[in-house]
Amino acid sequence: MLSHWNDLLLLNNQLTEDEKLIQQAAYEFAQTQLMPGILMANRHEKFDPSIMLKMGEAGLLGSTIQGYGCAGINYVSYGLVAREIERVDSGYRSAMSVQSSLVMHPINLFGNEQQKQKYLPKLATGEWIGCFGLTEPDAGSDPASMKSLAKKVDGGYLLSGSKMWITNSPIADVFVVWAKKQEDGKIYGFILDKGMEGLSAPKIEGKQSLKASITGEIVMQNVFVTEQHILPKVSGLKGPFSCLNMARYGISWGALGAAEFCWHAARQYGLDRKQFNKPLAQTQLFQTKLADMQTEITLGLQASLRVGRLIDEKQYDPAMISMVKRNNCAKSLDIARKARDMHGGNGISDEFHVIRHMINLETVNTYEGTYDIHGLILGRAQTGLQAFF
Ligand code: TGC
Ligand code: FAD
Repeated sequence: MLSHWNDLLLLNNQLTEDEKLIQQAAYEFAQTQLMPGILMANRHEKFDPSIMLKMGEAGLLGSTIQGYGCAGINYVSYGLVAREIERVDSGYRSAMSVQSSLVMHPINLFGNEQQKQKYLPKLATGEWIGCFGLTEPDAGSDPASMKSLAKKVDGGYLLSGSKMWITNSPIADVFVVWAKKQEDGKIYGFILDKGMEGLSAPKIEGKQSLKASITGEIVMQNVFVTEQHILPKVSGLKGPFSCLNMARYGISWGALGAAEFCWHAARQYGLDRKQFNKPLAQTQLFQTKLADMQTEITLGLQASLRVGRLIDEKQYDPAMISMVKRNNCAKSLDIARKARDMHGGNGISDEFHVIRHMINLETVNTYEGTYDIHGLILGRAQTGLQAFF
């Protein structure tokens, strides 16, 4: 048996010593702090907020930011961390990516110094939990059609509207919400604090995917905010999309972490289980399925590594990120479905974990831009023709 069957193109050799150490630390964190509790958390739909404190202590929140108590690692390392966290559960990677890429990143990039000093250190430790409100009940793939509105009043703005499918909103202390100013019709980012009058965040019940993550709405009924709650350095959709670039990039690694778990589990299951007097792994059908998994994961990781290097070199384009988000999520979902099948009846039980990954990846393939939306982004990038509407 080849000793590096699980890293055929020697990705590990393409990492710096620092990147290897960060990945190893994230692996150990995920396996010791997250893996032991995931089965029950998922079964009973529980997200324990102390997980954010643990992630903060491990330096995993806002990790690419320099200063404000953040680790200041590069984007390749951020991707490697996402892969290790999602090897356990997509919901935990979600919690980390929302806090890091969708809450801390916009505050760092578009906020003033006072906002950065106020929010970033407590978000970095996990003492405060953040959420990101872009999607609305009638505006998902098309956020430009959002209805959330900021009306100018004496001393500030009154925010009204509702956001849907918001990771962490029911337990959030800090809400980065995108709304249109009535004055100019442009989209701005607003930072809201838990407890503001007129602000609520009811939990969405009945979710059958990403059950170890908490998801809710954000309801704003004339929430009063001052100028100090507006992100001053951006207007228009490029504000939220700049955050999505980073989160989508992390997802491209994370989804493959979940897929790797499923691949390794299917391989081990096939080696251990005998039918017709031989291991399942000794059948041709089993082996070609494992080969397909190995191929897609290995190629996908190389692609994400390349995009990570380009981000670190400040040479990236959003289309690259659409390509790896779209392809790696779809391939990971397919791998998880195959792994579920290869586990037979046991694949139906949550104790073998593959069905949980499979169902989670349905969400991962949908949020942050669906498979088809990223296809249209790539189509537009190569034809110059938009086919959204
Ligand atoms: P479009 O005309 O394409 O662009 C409007 C303005 O935005 C700029 N822009 C970008 N800037 C930076 N990065 C990008 N990726 C950008 N894409 C566009 C663009 O240059 C333009 O700027 P300006 O200055 O000219 O105004 O806008 P459109 O309305 O035609 O957009 C179409 C489309 C489909 C690409 C876009 O709306 C889209 O990506 N839709 C998908 C929506 C989405 O991804 N939602 C995610 C919600 S958040 C979430 O899911 C979190 S899950 C968290 C978790 O738990 O992990
Ligand atoms: P729709 O936009 O209604 O799409 C439905 C279907 O139509 C999809 O298959 C789509 O690909 C297709 N479609 C849409 N437009 C076109 C077109 N022009 N051409 C062809 N096909 C098209 N959002 C946030 O803002 N913050 C969060 O933290 C967040 N967390 C989430 C957590 C979970 C668990 C889930 C499920 C979602 C979350 N989302 C979040 C929302 C997510 O980003 C949206 O669900 C996603 O962008 C799709 O929007 P939609 O659900 O409105 O689907």
